[in-house]
Amino acid sequence: MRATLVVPALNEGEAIAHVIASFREAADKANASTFLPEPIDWEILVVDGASSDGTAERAEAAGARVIVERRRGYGRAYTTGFAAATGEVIATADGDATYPVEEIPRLVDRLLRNGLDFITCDRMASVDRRAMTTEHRIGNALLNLLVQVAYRHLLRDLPGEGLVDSQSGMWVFRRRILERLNLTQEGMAFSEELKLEVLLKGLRFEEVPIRYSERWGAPKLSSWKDGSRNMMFLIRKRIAVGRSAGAASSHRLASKRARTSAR
Ligand SMILES: Nc1nc2c(ncn2[C@@H]2O[C@H](COP(=O)(O)OP(=O)(O)O)[C@@H](O)[C@H]2O)c(=O)[nH]1
Ligand SMILES: [Mg+2]
Repeated sequence: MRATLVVPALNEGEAIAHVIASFREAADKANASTFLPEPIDWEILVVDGASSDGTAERAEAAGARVIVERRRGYGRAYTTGFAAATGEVIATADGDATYPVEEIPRLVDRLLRNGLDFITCDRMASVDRRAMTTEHRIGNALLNLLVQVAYRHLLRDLPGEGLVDSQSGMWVFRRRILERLNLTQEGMAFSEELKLEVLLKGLRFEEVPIRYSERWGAPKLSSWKDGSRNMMFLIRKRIAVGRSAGAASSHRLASKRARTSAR
């Protein structure tokens, strides 16, 4: 089987080679054990935002395929990366060494064994104290609370704790589900949009706890600006979801009436 690790990277020259090497080592180990006799053929795809610090060159030297996406945005980078990925399974992580990429083979095994469509990782159970600023922590807590309240109808029947970490950026999923998802967000709201779309489409979803470490290099996220945009997106999407549910039920009602009057 072929799989692709997609890593968006904007000036992550400090960490990118480390991320690729850590992943490669774990993937090779799993291929010699867990995945025998059918090792996974991994493609490592870095979506570089035209970085000025040598990110692309370092990623290539570490063995990744690099594509350059000059248009700004975390969601934009992922949309371009997903379209270019050749794997049946796609995994993701930041290029800043925060996510434990060495866990990805285990997550792929879990996806395949349990017949899941989508796994997302929960950072909240095990966050390094230095990994999130106070603003970042408050922002995450507020966004997660809003998701819990506004989307509880989607979360009710999920296994385990449901969706604890709406903002996490490490996912493992089957590429074919992308055709069914309506993904519109070019910025940081892409992360929450992706998870909500998976739930709205009724796909087989699981959230798995992971460690989350302090980032290498400078953050690209602005806690207040991105946080408030993400919050507005959650509200706008909730209104749209309510409207389309309303439209679907009035359509059902209208066709039922038409059938009854035709009798
Ligand atoms: N290609 C590309 N990557 C980006 C862009 N913005 C952020 N990233 C990358 O997306 C990942 C997430 O950004 P980060 O600053 O770590 O956000 P946080 O993890 O939410 O704090 C990192 O690997 C960034 O380098 C962008 O405009 N283009
Ligand atoms: Mg990050």
